[in-house]
Amino acid sequence: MLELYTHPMSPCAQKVRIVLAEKNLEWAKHHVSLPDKENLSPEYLKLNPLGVVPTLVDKGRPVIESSIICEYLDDAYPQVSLSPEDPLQRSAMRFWMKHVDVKLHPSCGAIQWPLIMRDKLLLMSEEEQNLLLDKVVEKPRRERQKRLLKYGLDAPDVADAVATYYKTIVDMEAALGEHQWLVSDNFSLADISVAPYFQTLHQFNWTAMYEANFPRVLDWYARCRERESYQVGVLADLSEAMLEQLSAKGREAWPKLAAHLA
Ligand SMILES: N[C@@H](CCC(=O)N[C@@H](CS)C(=O)NCC(=O)O)C(=O)O
Repeated sequence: MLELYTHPMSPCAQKVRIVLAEKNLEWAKHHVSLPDKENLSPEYLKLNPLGVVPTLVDKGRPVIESSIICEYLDDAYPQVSLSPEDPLQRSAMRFWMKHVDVKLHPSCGAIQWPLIMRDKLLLMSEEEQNLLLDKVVEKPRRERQKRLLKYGLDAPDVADAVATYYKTIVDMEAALGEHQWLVSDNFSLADISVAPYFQTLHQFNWTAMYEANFPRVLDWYARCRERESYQVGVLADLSEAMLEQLSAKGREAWPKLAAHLA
């Protein structure tokens, strides 16, 4: 049985859950509470030394890093393939996946973290905050979280994050003018890798970033949401109450993000 260590709002974990659903694979869920930093517990670090979700366990062996997990599942369970056969299209797929890992994911963290993680840490003393954040394994992430804790959405990371989201949307609009999905007329790991980052925009009421001027992106995301894999892999894990809370927080925060779009 496949096992997944996951959190409902983690876009990286959402990617993997969409892949599992597209492939109709059964899996067992282990919830890792990110606000309680269970991801930094000694037991979890044994599975995933980077201290992040998701982690997949297959045949008793951990596989880490969401893009690697998605490609692993596509290799190990090829009955439903989510990668194009054409080598050039495969390279384009991997380029989107790399873009997500290197740029879009940290950008999403910069605009989402202050809204969902910061409040709990602000209740702690400075000593407790440092004790917790000093445990974050990767230095860029650790330093980003410290800046976001101190400055919230006024942190310098936020302007870069909005610019990265916007450039991604522009590039997607161009790609979707060439084919129905991001790299071809077939849904692939490229679409799966990007879609959860639009869940973030959707749930926080930040869709103005693309709604008016990017019709192909709007249509692409609507098609992603319609898929059963998105309903099962992403939406089923988010309660109405949670979504209402996120929507209200996002609405309040929007002017700070919109200021960087001007
Ligand atoms: N490169 C990793 C990034 C994973 C990641 O950043 N996970 C976030 C949730 S989306 C996390 O576990 N954050 C915990 C923390 O920052 O303390 C992957 O693709 O799996």
